[in-house]
Parts: sequence; C-alpha cells; structure tokens
Amino acid sequence: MSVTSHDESFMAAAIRLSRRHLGRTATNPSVGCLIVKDGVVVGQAVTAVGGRPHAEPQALAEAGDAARGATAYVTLEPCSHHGKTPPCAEALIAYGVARVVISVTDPDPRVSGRGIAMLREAGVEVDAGVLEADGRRSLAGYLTRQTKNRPYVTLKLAVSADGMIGRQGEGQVAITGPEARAEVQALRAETDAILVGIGTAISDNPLLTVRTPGLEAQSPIRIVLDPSLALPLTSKLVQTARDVPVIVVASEEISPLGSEEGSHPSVLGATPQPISPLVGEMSGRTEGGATLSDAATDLDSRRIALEAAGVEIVYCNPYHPEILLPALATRGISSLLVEGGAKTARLFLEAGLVDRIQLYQAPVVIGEGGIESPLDTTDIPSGFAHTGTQMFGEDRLDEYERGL
Ligand code: AOF
Ligand code: ZN
Repeated sequence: MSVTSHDESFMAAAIRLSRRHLGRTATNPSVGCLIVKDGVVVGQAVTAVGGRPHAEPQALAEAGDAARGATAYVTLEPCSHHGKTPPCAEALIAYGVARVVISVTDPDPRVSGRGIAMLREAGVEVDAGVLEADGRRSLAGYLTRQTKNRPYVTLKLAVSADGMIGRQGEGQVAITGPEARAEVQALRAETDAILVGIGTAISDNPLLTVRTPGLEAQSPIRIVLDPSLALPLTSKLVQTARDVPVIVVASEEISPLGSEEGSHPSVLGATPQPISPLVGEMSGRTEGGATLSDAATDLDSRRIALEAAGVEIVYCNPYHPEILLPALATRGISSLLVEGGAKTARLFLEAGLVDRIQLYQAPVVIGEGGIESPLDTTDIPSGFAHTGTQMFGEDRLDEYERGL
C-alpha cells in the first residue's frame, strides 16, 4: 500500500502528540504513537515522562483487540532491543497490527533498521519516512545527541528596534512583551537545559525557570558558565538550586583536583589565575595586597558554599562549547537553550554550534548605553534557513534552522 494523505494526517497528529513530553523523557526520545482502525483512532500514547514505558505498548494496551489488523503510526522506528522494556516491534506483532507507518528511522545502534526488519519478517507492512522533516524536528534533541554526541542547541535572542539586547549595568530590561515571554516559557518547558554566561547571571539575576501555570514542574536544568565561581550566593539561581538543579561550569584550572593534562585554555573574558594546591604554599603578595593563598582559600570557601546551597560544580572549560557540549550530552542533556548574553551567544555562534536561532524583534527602543545584539535578521550565519515567522503581540519571532 502506498502512503496516502490520510497517512500524513495521522502522522501529523502523532508528531503533535509526541511533543507533549518533549524535555521530560530524559535521554529517551519523546515518541508519539496512534493506532488507527478503519479510520478511527483506537489507541494513542506518548513515551512516558522519564522515558518508559515507550509509546507503542501504551497505545496498544488502549486499543486492545481493536489493534488486530490496525495501522500504527509511530514518529520513530519501533525499538527491536531488549532494553529496560521488551521490544516495541514485538508488541506490535503480538497485537496483530497489520501495518506500521514510521516517520524517522532510529539511529540508536541497538535499533537502526532492525525494528523495521523485525516487523517485515513477521509479515507486517511497513512504510517509513512519512513527514520525515517534521518528525526529525520533533526528535531534534534525540537525533543530535545520538549522531553528534551533543545536545541540539537553540539560541534565543530578544532584540530592540535599535538592535540592542539590553542596557549596560541595568540588569533585566524588558524588551519583548508578555505574549513572547509566555512563548519562551513554553520553549523552556520542552528543553532539557538552559544556559547563560556569568555576566548575565550577575547583571540580570535571572531565575530561568518555567512559571507558566501547569508547566512549573518542567523547568530545565540551569547552567551558568562561570570560570572562577563568581556566582553570588544571594543570586536567585543559587537560592533556588534545591528546587531546580543549577550546574556551574567552572574552569578546569580551579578544579580541586588540579587542571587536567591537555585542557584547553579559556578564550573569552578574563582567564582566571591558575590555582593549584601548591600555589597556596607560596607566600607572594598580589597587587591588591591579598596573598595567593588567600585567593585559594576564598575560592575553596566559595566552592564549599555553592555546593552547600545545592549547586553542582562541573570543571570543564566553559569557553569551549565543542568540549562542553559532549560533556552535557554524556550527562543525558539532549536539548540546550542558550539565553544570554551577547558574549555567550557569540561564543556558540563562532563555534558553529547553534542549530536553531529564535530572534525576537520588539518595537521598544533602548537608546543610550545599549548592549548590541550579536545578530540581526540581515546577518544570520550561512547554513541557516529561515523556517518561520510568527507574531506574539507586538513582537515578531523569526526562526532559522540548520539541517539536522
Ligand atoms: C520506541 N518507542 O516510545 C521510545 C523509543 O533504555 P530503553 O530500553 O528504554 O531504550 C531506549 C531506546 O529506545 C532509545 O535510545 C530509542 O532507541 C528507543 N526509544 N523506542 O520504540 C518509544 N522512546
Ligand atoms: Zn520501544
């Protein structure tokens, strides 16, 4: 049987359904599954929060006997491996599903075509690649982590009419209106982690959580690039670290274990003084009058206080995204939202490690003392395609994506 427009409509519904648990299935992709019999949906499910059970067994259980002879629409190739749950391909066969329509084949080396082969061997008809571009977009985090060993990176910028993203020394400046802010909250809710630089963490004192009613439990992990542990203990981030995790990425050079061989030097901003346990034994005075051992003690006490407040400190060069991102992927982070400020945005752009740009343009004027945006609509880096424009109140969102 060839793929029909009905198949595409049901797959579009499965993709929409799959988005419901984006950012909440940990390292597992959020997959959508519909079981359709005689044009009627008899079962539907999305991968459970936490990643298991997978979508198919839940949808099949709902369909029960009606699954016999039905068509299953799945956004990702059903798994074929005995992992923490039995193979979904086996379940589809056992329930007597006659046809399986798939959007994206699974790059997981334990599956990668075997799910399809298993189904076909059992006499189930399989069509793959239906609405594949949309399917891939819905699985962007999972696919990027599987195939590139790093999270899918979205850069979000809110730019004023005069090309600014804030005002020097003024903390948070409202650029976009409430509608756009609500949209950003929804984006945070479907993302595993959100990242800012220490400059933004200090000047804006942001919370970086999701406050939309009903979505509060979906705040992403909050990450601060903070080479020398400058994050104030009084900051909202530290104060709420027990409720929503905060990871501080500090320079390897200040690791209590000393800097690792082959570590890369910082390339942005002030490079922190290398402080090894040995340095503390030297008695030279620094220009400010403090001894180097004072500096080490101060650093130790900041480290202890941050950890006591529930902050996790990771020692990994904060200014080399090509090193940091794989480290985050190893921790199970599949999607990352870079939210500020200009320096951090430039860092990721220059490293070529942004997959999607969301550029909000607001009618407000910042004027004197503005912080210039690293980007506007006229200088989007090559390789990005303009994939959409939407209005949120008076603010315009332009989206640009690189192919997955
Ligand atoms: C499916 N349906 O809903 C999802 C799938 O650790 P495990 O045993 O849960 O296996 C994780 C892998 O299962 C993951 O890498 C991906 O290949 C697949 N995810 N498969 O059939 C689903 N979430
Ligand atoms: Zn499965």
